[in-house]
Amino acid sequence: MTPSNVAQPAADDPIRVAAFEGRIAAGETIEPKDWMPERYRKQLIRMMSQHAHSEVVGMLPEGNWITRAPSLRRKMSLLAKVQDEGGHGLYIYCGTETLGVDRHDLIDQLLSGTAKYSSIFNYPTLTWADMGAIGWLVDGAAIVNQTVLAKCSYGPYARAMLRICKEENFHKRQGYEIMATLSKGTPAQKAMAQDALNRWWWPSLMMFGPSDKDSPHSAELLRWKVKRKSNDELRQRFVDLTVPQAHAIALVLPDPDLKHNTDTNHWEIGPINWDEFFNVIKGNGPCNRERLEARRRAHAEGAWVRQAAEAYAAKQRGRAQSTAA
Ligand code: FAQ
Repeated sequence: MTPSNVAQPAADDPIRVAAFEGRIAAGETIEPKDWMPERYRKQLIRMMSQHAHSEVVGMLPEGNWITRAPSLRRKMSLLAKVQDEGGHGLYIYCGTETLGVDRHDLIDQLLSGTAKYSSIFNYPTLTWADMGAIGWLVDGAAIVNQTVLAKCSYGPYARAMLRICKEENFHKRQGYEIMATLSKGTPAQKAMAQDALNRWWWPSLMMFGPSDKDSPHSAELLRWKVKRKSNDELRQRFVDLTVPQAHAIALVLPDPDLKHNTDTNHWEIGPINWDEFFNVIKGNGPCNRERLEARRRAHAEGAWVRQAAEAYAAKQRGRAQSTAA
């Protein structure tokens, strides 16, 4: 069902497109009822729905460890974090619906395997230290990306990012604290933290997407100020922020080529294995099949909840109508 308040796509005549681009250039925010080129709308639906799917699938790797958290305090934090990620997904699905799509269709695309979600969630969580690495690195990368998206040209997405980033900051801190604690612990605990960093570092760098020269959507999205920084710029910012954090907790980044360039004041990384990245986003990562199966199972098992919610909403509507009559 298409929400009735949404501006319906109109033919993209050049005068309207020029006026729209003038608004973007002037730094104005585009709202759901504003006219927008069909291509802008489609790009936002693509990007926002992939983002929403990522949040929801992103619950799985950590959800796997809730029952095995080493203390009540850790269990409560992890439980809250995983629940937050689900909330972020619902929040972004709502934002996507302002563009005239129905979330059920988007979820069908995810479950049928035709929609993408972030590559990072196709890696396994093998030890408790992976909870630390995900919070620190994956949420850390998400914050770098989303802080900039909070200034994007589409109002509902930008506002969603503001709220979500506040929670992601808490997630990152709890992850870094786990890593710092393990790093100061027994040799076995420190080795576990180092092993988690070794496995999550490169996939975290891949979260920012292909390098700028191989990113088909970037030029258009940058022009429309949906993206405010390129994939490589954001990846570099993440590296510059994260390397000193690793040093502070005495962990070693798994990159023999990593070096600080004193002229540019940037940390330079070695080559990223892009074959691995493209293989994962094509569906052939270590856990792609497992993740989709888990989502499909959860969706099927949740059918009774959706039916109950719909029945309740219908009853409430009926009550409201009879009161109004
Ligand atoms: N994984 O031309 P570009 C989180 C695809 S949320 C999979 O560069 P674009 C919170 C891309 O879709 C993490 N696919 O594309 C959390 C496109 O494919 P298409 C999610 C990827 O859109 C933490 C193709 O490659 N965040 O972590 C990836 O300009 C902990 C060409 O790429 C967002 O979604 C990838 N990593 O830039 C939750 C943020 N990268 O559609 C739980 C919003 C690229 O043509 C636990 N999204 N692709 O078939 C974005 O910022 C952008 O969409 C990018 C990609 C940067 C991801």
